Amino acid sequence: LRPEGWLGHSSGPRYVQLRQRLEQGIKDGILPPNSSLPPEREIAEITDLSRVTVRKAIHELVRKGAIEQRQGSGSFVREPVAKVEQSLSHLTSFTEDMERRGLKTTSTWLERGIFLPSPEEMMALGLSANEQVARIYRLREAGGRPMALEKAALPLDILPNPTEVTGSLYSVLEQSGLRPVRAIQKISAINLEPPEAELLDVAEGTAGLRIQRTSYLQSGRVAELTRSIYRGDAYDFVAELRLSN
Ligand code: 16G
Repeated sequence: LRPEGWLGHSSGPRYVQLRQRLEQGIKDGILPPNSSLPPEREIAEITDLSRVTVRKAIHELVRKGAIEQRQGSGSFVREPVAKVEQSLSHLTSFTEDMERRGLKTTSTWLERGIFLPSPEEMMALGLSANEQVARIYRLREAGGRPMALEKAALPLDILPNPTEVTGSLYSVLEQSGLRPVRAIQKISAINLEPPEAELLDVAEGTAGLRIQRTSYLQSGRVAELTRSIYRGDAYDFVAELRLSN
């Protein structure tokens, strides 16, 4: 942040230039994880920018998940999250994906039991209004970090005892010979708002991904409707594309 000539490396509004400069500092390790940023007033003095501009740059970094503001003690550089690449061409489970990367998974349960289906669940699973549904809703952590919120709904004959799921849902299904073999997945971009942002430990407004997976058994029957919210800074979804002929 040296005053002389710190601008001019990039173009665009001044708050964007300052943001990029701070991002570079984080990347280069000049601002290591958990280090504190100088107070806004000081940054404004050093850079000769207005406090409004400095605040805007910092706010952007908070939204991007690079910086965390702690009440009363200022702004700190966050530990970077190792991005996970998930293939879009293989039907894998969260536990398998994370284990392959050497990460241990845990769940914080938000809901797990037998319920009356929501209209969306009724439609997707082909249930009638008086048929019940097995629902499991949890915060999924890997390597001790929150990664995704997942709400899965399954017909009761596929998962008669939802409390049996303590770890991997797919391994429970596999044990009863009912592991899905095909799925349709829809991914959309969202801004995380409370309470999801809080549960995922990111600032309000941070980018996230909403993913809906409908999976099918060999017989063609729908086995699962799962609606997930993934942290945008933790995931890259990768698909292999081939020229169709
Ligand atoms: C993945 C699936 C989810 C499935 C879960 C099973 C996405 C977006 N979602 O998280 O639909 O229910 O895996 O994981 O990939 P588990 O066997 O570890 O419980």
